[in-house]
Amino acid sequence: MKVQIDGSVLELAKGDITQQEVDAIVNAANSRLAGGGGVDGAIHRAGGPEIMKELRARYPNGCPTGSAVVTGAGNLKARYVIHAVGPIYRGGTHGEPEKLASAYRTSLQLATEHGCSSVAFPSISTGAYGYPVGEAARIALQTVIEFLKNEGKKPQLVRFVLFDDATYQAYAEALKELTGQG
Ligand code: AR6
Repeated sequence: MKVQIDGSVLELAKGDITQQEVDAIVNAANSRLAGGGGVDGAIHRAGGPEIMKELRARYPNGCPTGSAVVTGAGNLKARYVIHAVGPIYRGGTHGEPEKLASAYRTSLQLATEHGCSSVAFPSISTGAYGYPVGEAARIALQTVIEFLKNEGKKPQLVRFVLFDDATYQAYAEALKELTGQG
């Protein structure tokens, strides 16, 4: 599924983010930037040890929830990995929506600053961090749409790479709701 937002393409795809041929892929990291399971584990496995080495050297204090940092991408096809830290879901009344939106916004800003014309995101916070996928999908897509509408310098392609059918369906429904397209 694909829509045009103010000259850029916003696309939903099913698959494995480590295989994407884009300028930057986004990781769903933790605030210690310590690696882990899920998409984080997959990125470090496929990208090799260089990524963790760079994280330790450049960001020894980790990264706050709602923010993101950049490294090279080791053996991956992408040029950069943007390590974004989404919130752990605790009922939705602890600032989770704002922190999730901020993780996406910061990632898009960093991608733009690094001259990336294509970026791939996973569904941040909806795995181990327990964010209900319907709500997270709306926030993720709304944040990307606002960025693409409001920023002059921006990526030409933003692709969500969703790992399973249920997640893909949730994003497809949210995108339809938000844009009236699809
Ligand atoms: N490509 C795309 N999506 C994937 C992949 C992949 N290769 N593998 C899993 N997903 P999660 P979180 C999906 O748990 O909720 C880690 O331990 C997965 O199905 O990776 O933000 C970190 O170190 C789900 O839809 O991230 C943190 O401690 C989505 O990616 C913590 O988990 C996000 O699930 C972060 O939790």
